[in-house]
Amino acid sequence: MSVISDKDGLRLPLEIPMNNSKFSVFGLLKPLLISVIGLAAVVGCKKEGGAAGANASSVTIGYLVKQPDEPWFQTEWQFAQKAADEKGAKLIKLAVPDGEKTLAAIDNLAASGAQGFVICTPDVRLGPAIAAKAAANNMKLITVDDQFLSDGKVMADVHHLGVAAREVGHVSGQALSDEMKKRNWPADQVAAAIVTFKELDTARERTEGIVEKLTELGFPKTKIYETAQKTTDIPGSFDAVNFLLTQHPEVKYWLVAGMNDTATLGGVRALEGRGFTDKTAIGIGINGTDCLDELKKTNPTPFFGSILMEANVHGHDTTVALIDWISKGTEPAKERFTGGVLITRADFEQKLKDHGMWR
Ligand code: FCA
Repeated sequence: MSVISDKDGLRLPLEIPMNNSKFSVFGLLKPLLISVIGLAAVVGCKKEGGAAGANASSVTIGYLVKQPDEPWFQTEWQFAQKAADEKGAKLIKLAVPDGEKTLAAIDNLAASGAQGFVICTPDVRLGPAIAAKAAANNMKLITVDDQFLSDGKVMADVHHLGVAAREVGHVSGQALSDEMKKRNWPADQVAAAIVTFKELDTARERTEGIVEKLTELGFPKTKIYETAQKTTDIPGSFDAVNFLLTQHPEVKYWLVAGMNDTATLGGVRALEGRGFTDKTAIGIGINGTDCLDELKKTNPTPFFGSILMEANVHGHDTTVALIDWISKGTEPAKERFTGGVLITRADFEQKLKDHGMWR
C-alpha cells in the first residue's frame, strides 16, 4: 500500500513516499517534478500479465465528480486535463450529482469508446452498481476522494486515491486549539461546533479527528457540540450550526469546523447572523480550495483558515495512473492517501502558489 497515513507515522505536510525518499508536492511547480510525481503514482505497481492496451493517444477516459460547483473538484478537473494533455489522451469531464446521472454517464462514456474513468461518486453506496457497470463495459475504474462501500464495508478491490482523513482532522483540531490559546478567551465561555456528515466515511473520520485532537489538547469534551448537516453545501451547514446556536445562547466564543470548507463556511455565516465576528469565533475549513474568496475579503470574518489538501495531485495522478493502466497495463497502487497543511489569511496566496494551485 502506498499510503501517507498514521500507519507510516504522519508525513504531513504533503509528501509522497517513493523508494524511501520523499518528494514534496511543492515540486508540482517544476516541470521535472511533474513527471516524477506522475511516476510516483505507479511506483510499487506491477505489470499485468495480459496484453496491454493501445498508445496513450488512443485512450479516452472519463473524470466524474459529484459536486462540480466546488472549486475542489474544478481543481481536480483542471489538473486531470493537464495530465491527459501531457499524455495525449482524451478526457471527458462529467458532473454526476446523483445515482441516475452516474449510471447514465458511464453508459455514455462506454458509447464514446472510453476505456475507463475516475470517479468521486455522489453516494458511496452506489459502489457495487458502478463497479458492475464498469466491468460490464470492460472499463477500468479508479475512485478519488470518496471510497466505495458495499454492505457498509470499503470495497478494497477498487483502486483508490483519497485523503488521510483522520490525520487531516487532527491538523484542523490543532489549528483551532492553537489559535484559541493565542486569544486567551475565558475557557468557561468557549464551545466548539463540529458540523458532521457521518454518512460519508471520509467526512466522519475528519470530524472524529478534529474532536480527538481538540480533546487531546485539553478542550473539554462536554463543550464540543456535534451538529449534523443534512446536505453537504452551505445551506446544509448553515442550518446545522444555526440550530446549535439557538440551543446554546450562553456560549460567548465559538470554534467551528467540519469536513470541508463548505461545512465551515455555512457555520461561519450562521455565527455572523448571531453577531459573532473574527474576534469571537474561529472557523477552520478543509480543502483550501473553496475558501479563497473568503480569505481574500478585506475585512476578516470568523473563517480563520483551512487545511489545504492536494486536489492537484488527486486530479493529476489518478488520470496518469488510469491512462498508464489502460495503455501500458501497469496496475496502479490499490490505495493511496494524501495529507494537508494549514493556510490562513496571512499565507494562503504563497502556499497555494507553492503548491501550484494559485489561479
Ligand atoms: C469529499 C468532499 C470534498 C473534498 C474531497 C477530498 O469528496 O466532499 O469537498 O474534501 O472529499
